[in-house]
Amino acid sequence: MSHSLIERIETIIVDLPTIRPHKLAMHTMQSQTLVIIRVRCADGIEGIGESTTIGGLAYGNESPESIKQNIDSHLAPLLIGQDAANINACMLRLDKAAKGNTFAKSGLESALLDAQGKRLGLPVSELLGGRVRDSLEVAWTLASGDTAKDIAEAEHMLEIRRHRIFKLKIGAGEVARDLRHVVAIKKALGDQASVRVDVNQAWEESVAIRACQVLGENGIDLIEQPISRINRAGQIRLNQRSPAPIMADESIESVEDAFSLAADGAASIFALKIAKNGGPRAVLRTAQIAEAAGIALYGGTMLEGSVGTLASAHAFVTLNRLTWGTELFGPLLLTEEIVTEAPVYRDFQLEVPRTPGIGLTLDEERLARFARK
Ligand code: MUC
Ligand code: MG
Repeated sequence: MSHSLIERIETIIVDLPTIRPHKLAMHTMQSQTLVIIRVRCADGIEGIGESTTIGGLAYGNESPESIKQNIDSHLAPLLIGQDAANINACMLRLDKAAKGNTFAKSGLESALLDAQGKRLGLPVSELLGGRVRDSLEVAWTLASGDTAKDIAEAEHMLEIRRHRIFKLKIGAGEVARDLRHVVAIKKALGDQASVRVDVNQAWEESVAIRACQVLGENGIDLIEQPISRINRAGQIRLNQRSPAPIMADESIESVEDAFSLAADGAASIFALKIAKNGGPRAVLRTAQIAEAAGIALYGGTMLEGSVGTLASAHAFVTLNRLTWGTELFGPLLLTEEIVTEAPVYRDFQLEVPRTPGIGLTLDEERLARFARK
C-alpha cells in the first residue's frame, strides 16, 4: 500500500491588497484574490498550489468562489484515496470526470507536483524534465491609467534594474487616446525598453487594422489579443496584416485551442498560462504545439501570488526558447506575502528556487490573517 495516498485537500480564499489599482480593459483591480490549495498525503507530505484569476468572473469562466466550490464538491473527492505520486493518473481522473475547470485543475496539479518534489527532494522543474535556465526575464505591466504616472513608474523600474519590458493595458478607453498614451510612453523610454500592448479583446477588427498599423510604426514590439477570441477569421487576417507580431492570450483556453490556433495561423506568439491549460504539465503541451508550429513563446500570468507564479516559473525554465520572456510579476503587485520567503527578483529576472517542490513555505500566521472569513 502506497504511503503517498491523498488524505485531505483544503482550499483557502485569500484577499490581498495591491500596490495600486490595476486597470485592464474589462476590469480595474483594487485587490487580488488567490485560491490556495493544500494537498495532504499519508506520508506527512503537503503539496501547495494556487488557482487564481482576475476580477471575479470578468476575465475567465471560473471565479475564486467557483474554483473553491468546484474543488471542494467535485474535484477533491475524486482525488481522496488516490496515489499523489502518480500525477498522470490523478489528472486523468479529473479530466475524465470534469470538463474545463482549468484554473481549478492547475492549482491541484501544481500542489501534486509540489508534493512529489518534496517527496523526492527535487525542484518541480526537474520533475518536468529538467531546467535549461535558472531565472526568467520578467516584464512589468503599466496599468495606472495615467501616462505621466506610467512613464515615471517605468523609469523607476529601469533605474532599479527590475524590468526593461513594459506591457501597457489598453482597450478600455477611446482608441485615439489609447494610441497617444502608448506612443508617448514609447517615445519617453526609447530604446532602453521593449514596449508592448495588451488590448484584452477590446477592439473590433475594423478598429484593430488601423491601430495595429500605428502601433507597429511607432516601435511597439508586440500586440496581445487585440480582438475577441471568438473572431477566429479576424485573428488570422490581423496576424497577416499587422506590422507588429500578434500574441494569442484569451484565445487559448485549453491545449486544444492552442492546436487549432496554430493550425489556422492565427498568431505568431502564444502566451503560456498554467491556469488556462490545466497546470504546469499541461501548459508544456501547449508550448510543444507552438514549438512544432514555429510559434514563439511568452510566459504569461493571471497575476497569481508567489505560489502560482513559481509553479509557472518551474514549467517555463524547462523551455528551450522563451523568445518574449515572461510577465511573472504577480507577487510584486501585492503589498502582502503569505509565504515565509518571497520569490527573488534581481537584475530584470525572477530567480527560480532549486529547493524541493515549488520552493515555498506557507506563513501560517499571515495566511490565517488574510484568509477570507
Ligand atoms: C493578461 O491579460 O495578460 C497579465 C498581466 C497583466 O497585467 O494582466 C494580466 C492578464
Ligand atoms: Mg493578456
